[in-house]
Amino acid sequence: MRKNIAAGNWKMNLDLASGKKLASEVINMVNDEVQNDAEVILIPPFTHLTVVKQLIGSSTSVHLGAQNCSDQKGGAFTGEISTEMLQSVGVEYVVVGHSERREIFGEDNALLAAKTKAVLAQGLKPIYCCGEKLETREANQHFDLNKAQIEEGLFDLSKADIQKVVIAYEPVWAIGTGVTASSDQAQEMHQFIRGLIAEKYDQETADGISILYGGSVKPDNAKELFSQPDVDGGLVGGASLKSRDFTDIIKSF
Ligand code: G2H
Repeated sequence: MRKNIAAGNWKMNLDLASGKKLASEVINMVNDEVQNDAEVILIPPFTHLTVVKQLIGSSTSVHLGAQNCSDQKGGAFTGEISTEMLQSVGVEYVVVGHSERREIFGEDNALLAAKTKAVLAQGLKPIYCCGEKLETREANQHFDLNKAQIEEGLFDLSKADIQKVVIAYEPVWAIGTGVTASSDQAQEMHQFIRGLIAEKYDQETADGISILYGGSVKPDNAKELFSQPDVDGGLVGGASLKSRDFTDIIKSF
């Protein structure tokens, strides 16, 4: 069956010393306190990946992720980071198409499809993000929008490849705002997304894919969200910067 996942997206926060402290605290708390089989993914800025990997060591429950990658293999692309580089420092997961990348950096579904393929070609696992803005939901077009993001970003993949993808539904109106989607709203969209995958591939493939919710996940709402049948965990931003809060979220499965 599919995995439960708690992924901590640190975004562009914390210097190296603070990142080391946070990662050590989370790893220790996970070892000491977490009884469930959730997969924990730490997603620090690029500059901290090597050090966080060293701290993770041979832990089987804590994994390393990157926040972005290039769609290109290598060469004259100043400022970019390739999937090969990420793999060489122990990264297993790469976030693709976070709403901040889509909005602030203008990344579109075609580019994100190319990034997803680059991640998979390197033997890594994409965490592919989708989600609508408030005005889209208010115009009742949120299902169409998420459908387009999923279809255009992922549906060129083979069945073997889509099985390696983790999807994160992050309604933009809930990101960093303190407003969380209700567990019903999350469940409704997750079920819809799983249905799209079942239609395109098959039910078994759809049932095997972890779909995470993101957007103001906190210790006091995680249990309710994660108890929904199609919510398989969270992509956590703000609350992942506090070891106590993030660990409590991990314990909510
Ligand atoms: C959504 C989420 C993490 P936050 O961006 O990806 O951030 O939990 O701060 O809303």
